[in-house]
Amino acid sequence: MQRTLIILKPDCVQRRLVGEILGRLEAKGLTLAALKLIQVDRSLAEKHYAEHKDRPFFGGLIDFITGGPVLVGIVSGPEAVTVVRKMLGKTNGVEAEPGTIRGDFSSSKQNNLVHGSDSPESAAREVALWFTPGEIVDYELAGSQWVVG
Ligand code: IDP
Ligand code: MG
Repeated sequence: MQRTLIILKPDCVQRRLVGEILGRLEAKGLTLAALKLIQVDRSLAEKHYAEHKDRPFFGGLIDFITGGPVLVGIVSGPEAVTVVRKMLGKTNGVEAEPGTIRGDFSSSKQNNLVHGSDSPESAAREVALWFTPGEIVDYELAGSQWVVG
């Protein structure tokens, strides 16, 4: 089992798509290991997106991600990092394939609804940045052998 970090970004919360997105992740067979609704401060946002700090869109991205509450979580499952990234689709909603979350709900490069860690190393860094160990719940869903067996 692998863990990955998800962020349902402010556009997702404001557009009332939280239930839709969590529903897709659950239906796929991923398990929720942590979830919290928070207003992100600029310091945390800048740490999360540190790899983009020299990009021209960085300031706008920090404004966006701190512009309203986000639902941040951890999901686990087989190959969870790759599975979630495939479910998200390409970064730019205009280019993302129909059937993916961004392809179905986003028409924007920035406002693309959901973040997913891009590698196991990123997932480990991001999980530690957003959650304390005590906020992460380790459990097995009843009947999971029918889903991930
Ligand atoms: P990813 O979320 O698909 O991994 P990244 O390239 O890591 O995409 O970019 C992080 C986030 O920054 C994107 O999800 C999107 O919200 C935003 N972003 C990326 N490229 C642009 C851009 O060219 N203009 C505005 N925002 C961008
Ligand atoms: Mg990225």
